[in-house]
Amino acid sequence: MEKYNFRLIEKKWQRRWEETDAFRATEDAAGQKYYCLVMFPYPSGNLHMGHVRNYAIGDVIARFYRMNGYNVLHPMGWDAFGLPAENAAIKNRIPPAKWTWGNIENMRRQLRSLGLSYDWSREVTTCHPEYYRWTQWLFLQLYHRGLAYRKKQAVNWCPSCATVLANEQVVGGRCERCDTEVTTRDLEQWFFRITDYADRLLDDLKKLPGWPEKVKLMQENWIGKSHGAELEFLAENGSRITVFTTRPDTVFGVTYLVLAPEHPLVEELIRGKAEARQVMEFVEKVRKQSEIERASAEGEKEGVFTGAYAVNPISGEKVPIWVANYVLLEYGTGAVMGVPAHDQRDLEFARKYNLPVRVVIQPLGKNLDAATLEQAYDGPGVMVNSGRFDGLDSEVGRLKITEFAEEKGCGREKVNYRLRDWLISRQRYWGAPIPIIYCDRCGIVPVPEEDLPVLLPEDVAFEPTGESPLLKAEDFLNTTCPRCGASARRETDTMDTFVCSSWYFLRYCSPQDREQAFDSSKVRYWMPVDQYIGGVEHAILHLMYSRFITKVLYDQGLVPCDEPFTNLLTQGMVLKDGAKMSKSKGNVVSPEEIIENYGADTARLFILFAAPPERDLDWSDQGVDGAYRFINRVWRLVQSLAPVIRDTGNTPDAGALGSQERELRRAIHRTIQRVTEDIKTRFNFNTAVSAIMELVNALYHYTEGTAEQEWHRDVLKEGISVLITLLAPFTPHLAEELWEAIGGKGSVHEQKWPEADPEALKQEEINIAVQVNGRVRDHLDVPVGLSNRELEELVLAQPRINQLLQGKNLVKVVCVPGKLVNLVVK
Ligand code: ANZ
Ligand code: ZN
Repeated sequence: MEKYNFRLIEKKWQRRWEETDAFRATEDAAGQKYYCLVMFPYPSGNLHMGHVRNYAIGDVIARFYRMNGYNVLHPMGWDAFGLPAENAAIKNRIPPAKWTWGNIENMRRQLRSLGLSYDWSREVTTCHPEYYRWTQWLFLQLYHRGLAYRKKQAVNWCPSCATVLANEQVVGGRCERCDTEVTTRDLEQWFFRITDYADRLLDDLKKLPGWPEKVKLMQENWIGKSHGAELEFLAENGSRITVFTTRPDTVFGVTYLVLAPEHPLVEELIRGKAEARQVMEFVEKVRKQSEIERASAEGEKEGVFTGAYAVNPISGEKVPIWVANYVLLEYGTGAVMGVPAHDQRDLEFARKYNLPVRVVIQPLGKNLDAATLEQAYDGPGVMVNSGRFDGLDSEVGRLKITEFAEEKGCGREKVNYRLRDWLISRQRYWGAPIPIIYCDRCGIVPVPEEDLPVLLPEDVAFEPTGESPLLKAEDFLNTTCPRCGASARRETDTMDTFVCSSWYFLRYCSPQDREQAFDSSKVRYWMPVDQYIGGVEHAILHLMYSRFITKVLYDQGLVPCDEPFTNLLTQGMVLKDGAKMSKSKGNVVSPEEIIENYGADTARLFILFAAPPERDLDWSDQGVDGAYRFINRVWRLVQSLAPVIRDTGNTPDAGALGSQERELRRAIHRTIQRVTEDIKTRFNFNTAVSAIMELVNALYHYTEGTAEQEWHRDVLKEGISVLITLLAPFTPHLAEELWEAIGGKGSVHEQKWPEADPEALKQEEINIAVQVNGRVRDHLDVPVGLSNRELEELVLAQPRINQLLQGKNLVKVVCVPGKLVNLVVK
């Protein structure tokens, strides 16, 4: 028998699939479409095991649906813009384009070696001008709809490198490159108005029963809708300080106000005050803290008194105004009413700076004491110390106070979102240039669509400072105004790479279209994506942005659906010795090495078998060995039977079968049923693979327990054919090779997925006698093959038999399988 030579086999079939264009997808109105999408990779250089897992899962689903008669679109591409290419350019003096395209070349080869069933003719690469031209087009669509705008916003700034830093480049408040302390700088930047869609992004989560609950919850929290009120406090200098609160019912408990240090009113409030200097120093200090630090519950709460006071619009009380790090400018109004008794952060702050604490909500049956309060009470209760609102239930009180404020003209009901507009400007080179021109006469002028793409110049010099080379690329920078023809300047910011990936699934529908971003009729055919598979690290941003862009295009009538992804599967991580595989931990297993030593089919089988897709997977060398041994076991079984079954028919005549054969057929069809259900309803590939393993055992059991002359070839052929077709999505090369070996017609991936035959599934029954003390008292039909224990249980569960035993004492049960059960009683 030939040995299992995965190197030859895998190469052979990969070449064959390529030559026959085996996985090419075309729109076909007659076929039911199935769009199976995996998250496209960033071309970092090499595939890692996380990729392999993601793409193996996607490939099983694509192959399964194809064999089930669906017209499957399964594309692949590259999320190719981004910072690592620029860092490599600075470090190794390789142009980002060259670095990126080289990596793509390598990773495409690695993907091909995994035998993934992609339609490579649809490959997209976001850094290709024919792609980013349409990313720029997308920007213009948003611009023309008033959904792209410019606003000043602070960025991280390294004074020594004189450059903007991404958050990842700030390590412990210092520049990653030169270790200088990072400051912030206000720059005009571009934003997408995603907040206009906050409510729809939230409400439409209900339309997605096929998404994991935890992902929907993360999106919900990210949008962070809260109901409350805005209240206006009048400062002594006449400024109005508007606060946002979710608890207007606690307004009598306000003992101070807090502004974010960057709040525009701070300057006016401290003018001429003795505290001014101290406040300014504090503001400078806080500017250096990251937002995450400031917003965290555990973070140290710090602040200073401004010297100014404001009047509570509801109680008339005068309270001091502070600035503090825990109040963020970007949330709500950037100002907070401090209610220490009922808000934990306020309580910590008040205790630290000796500000008064006043209880205004008493929980039922309790009596909180402000002096000893250690934990703020943020639940509902009865209003106290609240003037004419005393005695009201706090839930009622919040409405009453809001109404009262509205009548007095010093407040209103307000819904607030945590979601902010999407900052898409990057002061970086390796991205899609924002298609905007600045003209002294005409102001901001969008590049006309017919002038796209705004090409990224490739012959640029990288300064070690990390400053974007676009700032010095004169040919790029200097242009003429499309409106008036005067000389003008180009925008030098490029787009966040999340913009590129927010629409790539649309481009796959017509990837070579040179006239438009996507062909609406093709998009109408393929969209929405039926199954999206990727890492949970994209649960918030990428998925939220893709949903947003889809809704914008839907509103324009360009796409047929307002949600892009019907079903979502988030696969778990690949761990080694319980820890995430990472270069820094030195525990990386390279896919290439595994493929080299065991073959792609073994790698795939191991990964799919080791854990259900959503769980983390522990890499194990023994597990890989086990998968390899199983494949060899299948190989030997099929190779040894191939000569026997090559020329036989395929559908056994059920009537003419002996009991061994009937048992084997039951195992075959039971496996079809289990594997189909496991894949279709739960994506439980691990249990599907175990079912296939059991079938292999049953086939060995049959051939080893029966003399060769007595083998029922039709049944064996059926069993082996089913085995190979069920394996096809998991180990596609092996399946093709074995399919060929048994004389199967065409390619195994073109076979129809087998269907379980209900007749074959029927458990055979046999009639047995039931005796009591040796006398036959009843007869019973029972399934064949029950163990004595199962038989005993079944018999004793019959009401008729129980009647016979009434008042008697059962001492012993004697089973003669297939014949009788004797109940010995006293
Ligand atoms: C007074 C109060 C009393 C509050 C009370 C809460 C409990 P969510 O639910 O997340 O929307 N807040 C408002 N703006 C803020 C900002 N820019 N930075 C930090 N905190 C801010 O939270 C809204 C609550 O967070 C608001 O309600 C405000 O504190 C605080 F018993 O006002 B509350
Ligand atoms: Zn002009």
